[in-house]
Amino acid sequence: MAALTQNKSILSWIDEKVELVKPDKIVWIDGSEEQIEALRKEACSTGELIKLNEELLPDCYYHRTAVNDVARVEDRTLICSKKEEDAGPTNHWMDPEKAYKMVYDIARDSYKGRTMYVIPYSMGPIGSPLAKAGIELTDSIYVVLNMCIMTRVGKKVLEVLGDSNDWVRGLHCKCDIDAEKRWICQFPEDNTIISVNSGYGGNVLLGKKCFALRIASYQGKNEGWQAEHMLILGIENPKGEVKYICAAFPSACGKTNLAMLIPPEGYRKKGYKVWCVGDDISWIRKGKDGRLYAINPENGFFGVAPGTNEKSNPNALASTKKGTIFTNVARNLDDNTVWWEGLDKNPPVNAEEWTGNKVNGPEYKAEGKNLAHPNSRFTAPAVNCPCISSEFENPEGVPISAFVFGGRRAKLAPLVYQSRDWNHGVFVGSIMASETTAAAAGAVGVVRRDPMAMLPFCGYNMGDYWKHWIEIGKTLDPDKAPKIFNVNWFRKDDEGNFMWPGFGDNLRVLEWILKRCDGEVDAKETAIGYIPYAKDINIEGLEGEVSLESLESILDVDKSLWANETDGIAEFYQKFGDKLPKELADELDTLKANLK
Ligand code: OXD
Ligand code: MN
Repeated sequence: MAALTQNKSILSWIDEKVELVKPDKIVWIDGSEEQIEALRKEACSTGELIKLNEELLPDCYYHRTAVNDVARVEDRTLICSKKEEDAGPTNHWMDPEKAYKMVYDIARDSYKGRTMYVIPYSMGPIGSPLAKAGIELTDSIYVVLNMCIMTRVGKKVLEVLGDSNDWVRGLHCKCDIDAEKRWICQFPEDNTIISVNSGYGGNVLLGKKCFALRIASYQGKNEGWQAEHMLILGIENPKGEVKYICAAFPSACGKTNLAMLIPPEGYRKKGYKVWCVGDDISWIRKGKDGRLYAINPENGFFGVAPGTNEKSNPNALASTKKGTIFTNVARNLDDNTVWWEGLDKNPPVNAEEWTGNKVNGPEYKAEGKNLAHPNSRFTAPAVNCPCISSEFENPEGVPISAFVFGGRRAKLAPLVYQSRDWNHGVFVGSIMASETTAAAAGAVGVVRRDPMAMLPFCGYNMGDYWKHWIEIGKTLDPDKAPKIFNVNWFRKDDEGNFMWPGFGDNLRVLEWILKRCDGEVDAKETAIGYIPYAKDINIEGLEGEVSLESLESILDVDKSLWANETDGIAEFYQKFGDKLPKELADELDTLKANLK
């Protein structure tokens, strides 16, 4: 098949990779519906995909990965910079020469008997000044079809790119899905990603975590912008004004739910609306007016299915009703639809669990087993989302009023607090941490530090990344810089009950945040930052759930717990040696002094 571009840097790179992996055939993905439809049919004919009920789930498909290949593999995800210290203490590092040799040896001849699909894609609206192009080579139709949902794919990307060499190289080889030879290598200095022996989304949809976070964070450092693991949402007030917030949370903190939040009834009646610009990643750059603007580089949602339901996230559920690929959920064999834990209380009787065994759903559940894999996913087009923002395609992005960091802390962090200034805000992001839940393997309640929710996604030394945040702050007029906050939806009382209802009611906290951004409300200065006066958080409609008194206790700052926390922070910071920005060491000293 003829190449879709004359770009020499692309053609010579593809020639090299063809020589390495030896495909039988090369197919360029032009992004046309006819081509995509032909690929779906082909994948169905081989069993790679199963077509779901056309009436109930139009244009939806089902896919199962290998049972040993169901999640990202952090210990096999490498940052291959020339110098080890450029990857830093929180990444797994390998010398690039050694890494290339290792993955090339694994990839060699691995496309024999297979087709090489060449996917030209754009992260961000095609032609946006904030967007960037990539080429992914893959031997998986599943990857092609997912990329066609998650990114903008096709000829247009190549037209806009022209002869430029500014594009990210991505080679994905399924090989034998051998977990012992699975590697996800990022070469930030070469704009290159190589992924071998996996077919799971996070490891193989190279535009997402590998490019839009790991490679892009490094590009952002060099080019003066930021790639962050942040959702973007717009809050429209009854006057029709929309303000935007970017928020970062570690996994299992309800990020997708917050991105698609439904306002509480009282707010809806008054005319409040929430618009989703993105649920996972933000690319952020200073605009002409001196404010920071963010785009969502993605074009779809790769969401965790279990727990998604009419109540927790009706917008996400609605997004999956057409044009969606489901991976590792359970199937209802009676009506050829899908099911997962937490969808409803009626597991299908005639079910196929995620590895493909036919089971009786209720009986299987009674044995304490899951029908869907806990990390089963939907890949849904963003346009399906009922609350997708009208600015989703805006090439300039949306202006950001606030950055919000968060984590799951049963006792420590108050419901919300505001940093004193930008550098203190960077400190607040750098000390982000979450307590592990029963959903993940390992001990429950252990604190995992996850600065800016970027722990597995920062493509360079985290100390340099913090420095970059501080440098960005220096370029911003303090009046125009987003204000920085921390939230904790997960405070528990002494009986272990959650003290805040969460979900849509989180809008009450976001409302306070926006009021602070507009200077409309006072706050109490404490050792850790500004805390709301309880009266300033609207709890109308929460009678019986949250009283002024309980609100006060969710807002309190326990100095002795925080003093313990500073020990944990100091220990964590120590890993970074002289890469720790002085500004952050100073902030830690200030916090310690404030707690005395
Ligand atoms: C994701 C993640 O899948 O952060 O988005 O792990
Ligand atoms: Mn994520």
